[in-house]
Amino acid sequence: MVNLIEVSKRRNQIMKKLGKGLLIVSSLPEATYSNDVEFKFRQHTDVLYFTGFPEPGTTCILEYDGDKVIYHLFVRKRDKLMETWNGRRFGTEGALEKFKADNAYENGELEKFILDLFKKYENVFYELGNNKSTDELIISSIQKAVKSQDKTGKGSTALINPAFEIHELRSIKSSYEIELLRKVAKISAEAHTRAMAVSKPGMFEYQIEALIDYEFRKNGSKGPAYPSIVGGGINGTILHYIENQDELRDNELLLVDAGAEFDSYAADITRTWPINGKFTESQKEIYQLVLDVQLACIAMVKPGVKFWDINEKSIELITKGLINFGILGGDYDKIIEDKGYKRFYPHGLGHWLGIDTHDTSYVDRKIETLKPGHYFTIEPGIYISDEEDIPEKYRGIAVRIEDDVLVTEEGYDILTSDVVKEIDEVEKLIGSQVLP
Ligand SMILES: [Mn+2]
Repeated sequence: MVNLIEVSKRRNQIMKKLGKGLLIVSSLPEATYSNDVEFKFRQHTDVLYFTGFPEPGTTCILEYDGDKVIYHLFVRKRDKLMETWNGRRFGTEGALEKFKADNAYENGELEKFILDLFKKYENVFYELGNNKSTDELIISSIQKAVKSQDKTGKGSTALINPAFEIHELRSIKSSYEIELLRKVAKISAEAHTRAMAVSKPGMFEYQIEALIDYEFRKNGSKGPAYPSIVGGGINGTILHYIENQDELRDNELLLVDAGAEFDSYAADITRTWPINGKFTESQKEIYQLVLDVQLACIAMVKPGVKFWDINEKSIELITKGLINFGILGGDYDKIIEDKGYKRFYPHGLGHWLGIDTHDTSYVDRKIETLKPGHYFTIEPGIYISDEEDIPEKYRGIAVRIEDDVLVTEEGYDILTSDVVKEIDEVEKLIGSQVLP
């Protein structure tokens, strides 16, 4: 259930940042899975963040006159027939009572109210591109407000994208959020531990995926925060491999990237392990390199450091390691300049994490300096294709190790540290349990 104090605090914080005007956030449209069946609905992150209201067809308008924030919520109409088929609706009554909106309306009334509100404020803060019908309504309402300005002398004249300010606010996690993030990190770590423990050659990728789903949901999670990546052998080199159909073969590595969603918050963990419980020598070399890079990068995390400097460090260490193994040839400076490492390390070191798995993307990782409450993944990886010019013993090896790291006043806290990653611990765990 929604934390009313928390969401109310956020509404005040965002309007203080944006200044006088109207902030509008809307649900995304529902999406069809097949014929008349829809995907499970998931509320737009900004609507969740400011209201906690879970239903489709929702628009939240925050009105701020420089003094007080008024919270208007537009929701679906109650409908006995629709509710019998598709589930309960809170309606305007629930929006007022359970979500403590100052004013609640049926969403069919949005057009009329928007025009009235637009006559009162110069600035409308709204991010275009999420919901086409809301986009059209807002643009046409601003046009109307601009035209009526001759007569009234006031009204909305500016449409301003609030995404940066919203993301900046969302990027610093409150103590309430940190507790939820700890919980979802723990659930996710347990699922990885369980998957590692039952692994053996001859299983299929989808069986590991199913076990992880079960472990997530067993502990109260809604399920995965994103489609789980379960890639054996060369499948691990495909960054977003989600087919998860192949058999797990002896002497191959298994790369699992999976995180649960709990109370709207996500975790994002990757572990890579030998399916038979024993790394080969060349697998061990690559794995230890990735692990050393990850540990070195995590150790750099503290307030005042630039995320991108840590990213640069990961590039430096991976490039040196790959030259050392004879996988990358030539001059170090030249490889850095030409980004030759990208063939084996094509992605960045990590991303912000929160309600979205790839959270707050307006906060630029290249320039942002870390502050307490920032939360992100650290996930170096090396992906080696099976092409001719690669030393044979390294072909087809893919390793990524990913943890979720919180910036604290003193340094950092790894919220996903319950799942092992040192070579001896990993080898010991694999095969130590059997599936019932
Ligand atoms: Mn990730």
